[in-house]
Amino acid sequence: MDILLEANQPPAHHYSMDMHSYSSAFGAGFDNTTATGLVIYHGFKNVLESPIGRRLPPHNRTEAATEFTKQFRSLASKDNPIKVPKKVDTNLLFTISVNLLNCTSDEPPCKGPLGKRFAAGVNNISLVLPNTDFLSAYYKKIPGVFEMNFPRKPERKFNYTADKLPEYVLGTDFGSEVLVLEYNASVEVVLQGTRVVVGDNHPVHFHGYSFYVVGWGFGNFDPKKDPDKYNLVDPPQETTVGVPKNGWVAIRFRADNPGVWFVHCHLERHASWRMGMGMVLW
Ligand SMILES: [Cu+2]
Repeated sequence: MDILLEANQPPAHHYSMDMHSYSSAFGAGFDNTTATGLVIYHGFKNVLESPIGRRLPPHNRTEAATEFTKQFRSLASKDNPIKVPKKVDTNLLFTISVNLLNCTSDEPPCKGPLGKRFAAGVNNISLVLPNTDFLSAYYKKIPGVFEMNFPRKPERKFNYTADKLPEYVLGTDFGSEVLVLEYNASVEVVLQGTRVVVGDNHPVHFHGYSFYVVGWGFGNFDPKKDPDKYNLVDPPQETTVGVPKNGWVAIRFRADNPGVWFVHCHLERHASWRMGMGMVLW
């Protein structure tokens, strides 16, 4: 992400910028390093105003991470309007879930919750990478490598962010499915987090497209009410967006970059449960 900083503070000080990870998963390890950068005004013999590593919120404080990221805006003006699609041709809703699978007796005992093993999926499909890559299979017309029926909305509907979820939603299907977009269509994708197994903030990364983050919220996305609150004036343009824990985020882009593009959670372990929490845009 590129950001602009206005250098308009009293110059006789140093200013420190501190950052550390936000991790909303319970019991999962992460890098808890604090990183610090200094902003120093040229030509001043400075003193450090605030100590380096000034108090940062706890690593798991979702409210603090949310308050921070919701301030992001694009630099939009009359001379520099941004190209966020105002009208949508293709509406997509993707649920993202961590799942649990039963273990068979010929496997070593599984150490996951409930004696099961982890999986992950998008719209209840855990992506399986075929042995032949998608593009080669397409150009060489090799049948049976992939399907083109990735669901445009979840086929299994439930109260995604409810406290208690029925056990039948724990599992996931597997598939090598792609979703085919019309060239130059304006696309909206709502990424809906779920509490299947456990809710988490999933940083979803798109290859091939930069997108505008036009809306987000906690709970389930409401297609009747939530679009009224979208920011179509100066939404930030990103390639990775954190889907709020037990919430949703809406993004828009124009499908003007033909190719086979991997969309996936950037928590690598989620993207590696088979290929897990990912899908393919065509
Ligand atoms: Cu994830």
